[in-house]
Amino acid sequence: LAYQYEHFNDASAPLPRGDSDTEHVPLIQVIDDDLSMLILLKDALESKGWMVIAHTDPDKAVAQSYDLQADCFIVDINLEGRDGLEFLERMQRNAQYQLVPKIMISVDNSRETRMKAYKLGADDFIEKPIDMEELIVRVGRQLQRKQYVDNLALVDELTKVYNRRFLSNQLERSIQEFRRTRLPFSIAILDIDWFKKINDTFGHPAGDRVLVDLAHFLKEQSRTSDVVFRYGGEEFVILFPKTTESEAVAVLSRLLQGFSSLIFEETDETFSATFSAGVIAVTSASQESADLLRAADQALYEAKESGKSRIVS
Ligand code: GH3
Ligand code: MG
Ligand code: MG
Ligand code: MG
Repeated sequence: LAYQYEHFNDASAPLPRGDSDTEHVPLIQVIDDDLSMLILLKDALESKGWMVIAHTDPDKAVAQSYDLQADCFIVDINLEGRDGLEFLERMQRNAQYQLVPKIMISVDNSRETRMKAYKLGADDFIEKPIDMEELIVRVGRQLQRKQYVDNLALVDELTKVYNRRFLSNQLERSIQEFRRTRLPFSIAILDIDWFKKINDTFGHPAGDRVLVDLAHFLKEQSRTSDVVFRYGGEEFVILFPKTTESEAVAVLSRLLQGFSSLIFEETDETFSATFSAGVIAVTSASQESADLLRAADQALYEAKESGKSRIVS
């Protein structure tokens, strides 16, 4: 039965995780040698809408952890013939897992055991028999913390849109998805026109406000499925899932029109700003993310060369 249970949780099976990262479904790996406890925990956690992968074997849990990228571990300390603390120690040594919450559960609630667990990197310790309601609340708090930390690493501090690091991530995913489904997607690079002049005339803080306003404008006015990233100083990227090049051009033309009609006020002067953009749709499965970015950048260059404030595809 234990064997089947591990198998039922086969990590190679596709995971129904949220396909847009804005609605990421938390994933929890639970390790306990007691199968009935494992089932109890799985049911309770899944009832909260979280995904659970249950393991009786800590070695398998470690092996699968690289693919799963769980948001939380719940680990029994008293594993049959093994020590859950040893698992904890192993995970904690790996930098990749240091910010992933680890909750230890144990029948042995002695001070010594708790101290050992915390010193080895446990984030919480819950005594068996488990009060499921309390466990759910404590797990929920850990997941919130994890999501907050994850967001910090993916979001641009000034404009609050996604950063370049997350772009590489998402672009890679979009390419993989294209290779699987052949559904087209498009990518645009936007660059504010005469931005240096805005800084020089109205000051750096005014330039910052233009960046923040453009980022908000793009997020508000694009479709919810479109994802906005800050690519560099005054450059943004928009990823348009399931969108052809001409559809993306139409969206961008509307965005350019809207943005250029915004009026910025600095002390007693007003000004407006425009951007130029290059757009490219994925056309072949052999294209890599660097190819796509290069092509979009080339189109952007043409937009600048031919007079700015326009979209080139
Ligand atoms: P073009 O129309 O050809 O795009 O010219 P440009 O002046 O917009 O572009 P250029 O690349 O010459 O200058 C970009 C400027 O953006 C230079 C840099 O100081 C400024 N910049 C980069 N990051 C920031 C930022 O975070 N805040 C502000 N205020 N300015 C920034
Ligand atoms: Mg046990
Ligand atoms: Mg630039
Ligand atoms: Mg510029």
